[in-house]
Amino acid sequence: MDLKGKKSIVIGMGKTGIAAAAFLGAQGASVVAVDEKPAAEWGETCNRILASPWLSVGPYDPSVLAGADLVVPSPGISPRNAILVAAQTARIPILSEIELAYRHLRAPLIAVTGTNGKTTTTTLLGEMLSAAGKKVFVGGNIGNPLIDYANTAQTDDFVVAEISSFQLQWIETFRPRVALLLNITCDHIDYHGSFDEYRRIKARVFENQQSADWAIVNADDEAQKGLDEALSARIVRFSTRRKQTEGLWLEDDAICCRMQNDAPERYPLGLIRLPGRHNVENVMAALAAARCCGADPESIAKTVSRFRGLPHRIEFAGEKNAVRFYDDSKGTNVDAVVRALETFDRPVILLLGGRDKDSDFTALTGILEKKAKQVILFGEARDRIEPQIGRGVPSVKESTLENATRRAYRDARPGDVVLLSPGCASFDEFANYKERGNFFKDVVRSF
Ligand code: UMA
Repeated sequence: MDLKGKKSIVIGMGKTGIAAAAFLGAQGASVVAVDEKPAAEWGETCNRILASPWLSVGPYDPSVLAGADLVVPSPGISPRNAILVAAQTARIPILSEIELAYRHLRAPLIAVTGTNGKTTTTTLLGEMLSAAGKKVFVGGNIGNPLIDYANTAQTDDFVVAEISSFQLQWIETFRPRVALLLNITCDHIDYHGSFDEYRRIKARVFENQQSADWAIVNADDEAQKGLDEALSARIVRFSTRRKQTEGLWLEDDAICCRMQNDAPERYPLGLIRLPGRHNVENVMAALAAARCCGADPESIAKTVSRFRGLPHRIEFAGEKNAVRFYDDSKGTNVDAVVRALETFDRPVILLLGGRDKDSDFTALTGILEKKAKQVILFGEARDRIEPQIGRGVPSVKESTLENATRRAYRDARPGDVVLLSPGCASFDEFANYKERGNFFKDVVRSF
């Protein structure tokens, strides 16, 4: 894509906007950067591009579109943003940063999407491919914008990208050689408007694939039913519930993997160090993708047995007076809370709350009755969640995460688990889920 001389509007000067602007500038485009915050607050990482001759700061309203050839919105910009709506009306092309990156990427792209498990699966897959001797770049929603690899990754390398629904919103030709859709459950309704729209956008990861590509889908996921009829790629299904003739399934305490007409391979479940059935699914999906990319079974098995998981995902955060604390700050939607609760066989005091995303917390009532002895609601969403979780389990409200954590420790008895799995975004109190998880661990350490 020739960007020379193109007037490009970049919306949002966070990680994505800065990387996209730098790329566009390097390609000879003129960039107008806009953000709801004034430029003085864009932060230090912005300074290196703010002084560039090809960059100017524009107004945060549709007038910025005068003469524009292209708009690149950051993932966090809502589709209802006034500049984006005006750009659509004026038929100015809108490309997400991953679309821009794809158009300039030389290396084959492996895209991992789904509501939950993306970061774990992306990281594990990257490690499997590295162990098999391949040069791998891991990026995307995981934290490093894909566009940064557009000029570095070579044709023999692999780019493994965690992809969010926000990033898929504005793709056109984005075509992963291997696309993984782990699961689709309710999330980001405030952004997409409805579950159907969220599901439609998630499925776009397969939209441009062709017969030589691979689509890895979850055969157990109700929300993916019927989706594979529309796919052009070769399909690999994984299931923890039903035997498959091809693909991946569980048998005799092992993951069986059969790709097309090959003999089945067995990977003992005992290799997996991560808790819960959801992590078996993540391992299956990563394993399938690694095999599609030519990684050998020995390297894959070795990687699985070494992989200890990531911070803030049901991470053990300490023990005090026989009360065990777990940080699942990355559990930012209802399904993630269910998955976290399912992994415990001790009474759980659940810390739930933060900034709401219009989620449906009524889905928690059954699992709370089975697993929780108390729920402590905190943050902005506490009053909205309270009536939704019913009265099957006692609940109390605290204003902040700190108060909620201290209350949990006071109320806990030896043998209990205190689980932070908030089911909400962190932005009412923290910059992101990592800051929230680290804060929780600091409070636990202070006991
Ligand atoms: N901004 C506006 N107008 C708005 C909203 C934001 O101008 O309406 C500005 C903010 O003032 C800020 C900038 O936009 O300066 C932030 O942009 P952004 O929210 O898109 O964040 P980035 O820093 O670019 O980070 C994004 C992803 N963030 C989101 O999707 C919200 C990061 O995923 C990702 O790691 C990064 O790109 C690199 O690819 C985070 C995330 O929460 C981890 N993702 C969601 C999730 O995992 O559930 C999808």
